[in-house]
Amino acid sequence: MPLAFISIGSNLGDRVENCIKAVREISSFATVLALSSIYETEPVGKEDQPYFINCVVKIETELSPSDLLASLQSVEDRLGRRVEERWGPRVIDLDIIFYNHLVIETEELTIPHPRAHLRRFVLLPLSEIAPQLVHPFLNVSISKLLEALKDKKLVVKVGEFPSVYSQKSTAYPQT
Ligand code: A4P
Ligand code: MG
Repeated sequence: MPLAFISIGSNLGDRVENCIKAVREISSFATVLALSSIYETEPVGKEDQPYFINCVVKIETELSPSDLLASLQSVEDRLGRRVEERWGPRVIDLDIIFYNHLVIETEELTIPHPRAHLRRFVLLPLSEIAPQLVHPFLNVSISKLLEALKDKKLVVKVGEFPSVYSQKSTAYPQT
């Protein structure tokens, strides 16, 4: 079954709770195989906005890339994401970083995520759960990308998901 890595970010409201809720929702249509720690991160792109909480989740899913995107967008809607400014503050942002070894570029979807390899807030959590994963067209592992990274923005580990979320199981608590 296809494997995918999803980057989760939030910088509005209860940021950790928003990420936990997103993982719970994702587990309703995919099997969560691994979760990174939870990080607090300095904003990239638009800098005058609150710090983010970021993490990365590894999933197994039967969904095609475009169906996965649609499912993630409906999670964003359910968690209350409004149409917001590009790179601006958001309740939740769910990006597909990798989907197997696929390279896709359509109007709605670019995989690998075009900026993932440039961002510490993606690479550091990802390196915890997939250090040897090789970027499909850069042909460099996540740990090497992290070593060579120019992005010096702060990315600080602030916690872990409750252990129930890091087990290979589809039986996630629903409350
Ligand atoms: N889209 C294309 N490819 C993908 C993909 N691989 N995964 C399209 C998800 N979506 C993808 O996304 C806009 C459109 O991108 C979608 O409709 C989808 O068809 P969006 O999430 O609505 O908009 P956005 O997130 O504002 O834009 P974008 O370009 O995705 O922004 P980024 O690159 O995700 O940056 N700083 C910190 N510290 N932490 C963060 O999490 N996030 C951002 C957002 C900026 N700075 C940040 C963080
Ligand atoms: Mg996005």
